[in-house]
Amino acid sequence: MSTPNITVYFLGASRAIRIPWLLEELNVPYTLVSSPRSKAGVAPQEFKDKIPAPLKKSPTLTDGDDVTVQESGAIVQYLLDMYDKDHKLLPSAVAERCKVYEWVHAAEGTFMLHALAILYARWKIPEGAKEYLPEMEKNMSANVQNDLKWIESALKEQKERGNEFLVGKTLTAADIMMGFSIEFIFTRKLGTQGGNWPETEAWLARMLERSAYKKAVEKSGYTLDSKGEFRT
Ligand SMILES: N[C@@H](CCC(=O)N[C@@H](CS)C(=O)NCC(=O)O)C(=O)O
Repeated sequence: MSTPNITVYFLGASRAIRIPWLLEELNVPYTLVSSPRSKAGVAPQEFKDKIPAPLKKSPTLTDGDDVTVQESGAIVQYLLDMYDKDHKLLPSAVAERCKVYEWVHAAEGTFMLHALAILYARWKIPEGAKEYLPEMEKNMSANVQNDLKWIESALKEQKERGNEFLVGKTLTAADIMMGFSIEFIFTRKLGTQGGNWPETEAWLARMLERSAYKKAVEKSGYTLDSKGEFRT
């Protein structure tokens, strides 16, 4: 394993929590450059100015002078490549590894995509169109409900095999990437109305109890309070 020299650019109340959580699980040291959100719920400009990547989004990770990575999924894959030589969070068997990759990409590309569509509609709908919001939200919920059906059935299947995680018997990067997406969807009630996902709720509760997760929360000051704003 090469020697890590990792900095994580961390905006409070954000999906960036996945990165310190994963680093804590791997026991890899890191430095946080963090900032709370502004009153308007966005990243303060002084914080954005420090992020050494074009999108100026959180998370961004640097490792030494040569590596700068943005996008949670890419950061996770980089850290697994570099610092998970023992396959603690990424199974070595190809079929299982592909399942982990599926969840790593679905976390942003499917779950967050569908959930954020609803949140953006809530924020951006013009005053004169507000009466249409409930119907719009109901229509857009179909995507989220379908996504939640997927994770619920995957967890049920794992449970039937005596497993507590999304892929197999131990925690993987799938749980870490999906943990935030599900916490976000449940906390903000994005498309969840009328549904019931007991396995997913129980799995999330287990994830949030992990000591590595709690350490990451303590160090970063992360909180996703249900009344708080979350603007991307
Ligand atoms: N798909 C990207 C999304 C990154 C993103 O939108 N980050 C948000 C925080 S959750 C951000 O930096 N927002 C601050 C802003 O633009 O003001 C990822 O997974 O990293």
